[in-house]
Amino acid sequence: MTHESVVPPRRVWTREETLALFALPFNDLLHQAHEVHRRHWDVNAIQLSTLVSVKTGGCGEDCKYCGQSGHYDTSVEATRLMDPDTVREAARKAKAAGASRLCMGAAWREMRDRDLARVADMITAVKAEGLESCVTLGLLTAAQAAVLKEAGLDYYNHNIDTSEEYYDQVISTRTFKERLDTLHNVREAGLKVCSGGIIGMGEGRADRAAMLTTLASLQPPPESVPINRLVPIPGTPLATVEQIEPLELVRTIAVARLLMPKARVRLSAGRTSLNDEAQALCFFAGANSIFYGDRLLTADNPVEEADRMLFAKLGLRPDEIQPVQ
Ligand code: SAM
Ligand code: DTB
Ligand code: SF4
Repeated sequence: MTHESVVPPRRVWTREETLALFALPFNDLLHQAHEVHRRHWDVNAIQLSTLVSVKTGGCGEDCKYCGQSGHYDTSVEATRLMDPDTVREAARKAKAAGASRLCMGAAWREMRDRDLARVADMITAVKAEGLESCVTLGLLTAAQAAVLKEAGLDYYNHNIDTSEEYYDQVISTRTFKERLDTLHNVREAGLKVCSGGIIGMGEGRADRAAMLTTLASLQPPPESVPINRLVPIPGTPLATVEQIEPLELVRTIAVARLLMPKARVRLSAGRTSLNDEAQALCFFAGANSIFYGDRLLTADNPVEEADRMLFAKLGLRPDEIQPVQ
């Protein structure tokens, strides 16, 4: 006798369907996205992650958007890997300011085994301060993912950045496939996946649709989806690309919400050039997480006080730390 699965089949989106969502009249798209958002989430709660750059600059990769790449002449100064005590202090401050997660980023192509113990100590320090932990360290092997999980890591961030087709226009030193392999290793280790991308790099709407379709087709989809609006960094090849319209960012967030109803959708880099109204539309469309604190990795982010004022105007409140499962 065969047993029928009790798990309902997951909705699979094609690129064409995703593109059709992008093309909806704005009000129809926002209505649908907000309705899905409201069904799955408390729409007045927002998750706050604070970034710390634990190793800045001098990176061997050639990501055309990034001020930390050693290939371009930018004002970013390279640093050595941070001390776990300094990370702990940053975690304490972030928590006191209201963040629930510390996200540690390193300007590496890939994690090297010789740095694993130090990164594990950083994760332990963040957890000891009562915050969720996230790291973004480049490509990761299955064995390294297991070590980070053992250290208490909650999330691993690794973005696919753009569509598979547009990818080669942006990065030549590692492949789209290698990124998917890292996401697989992260998932297999039992870590939560944070993966999204950047819009406004000169890609088309079809690329944005393809990127979101790829993310939604991961099994299971990421728990966290950062949507970054390109921060133009002087000296990088993408510094002079025309900025994407805020309304197209709102659409991208709405489509992400429709494709991945249970994911945190993070309105990520690029908020300093958005006014309150544009950010409010992003939250209405389904964004329910932001980077909080006046610095991203190297670029500026709104100061905490500005965000607190925005939350007060919109009746938003920082979300609680999720209980450990
Ligand atoms: N080096 C690691 C890596 O690339 O996987 C981790 C850090 S890297 C800075 C993390 C992500 O930040 C990138 O994948 C990209 O999506 C985003 N990012 C970097 N520079 C950006 C910029 N100028 N504007 C928007 N997003 C950016
Ligand atoms: C993500 O998607 N965005 C963050 C985080 N993950 C690591 C990084 C944004 C970086 C913006 C440019 C900078 O600060 O250098
Ligand atoms: Fe290096 Fe990451 Fe920047 Fe690419 S995005 S240059 S891998 S720090």
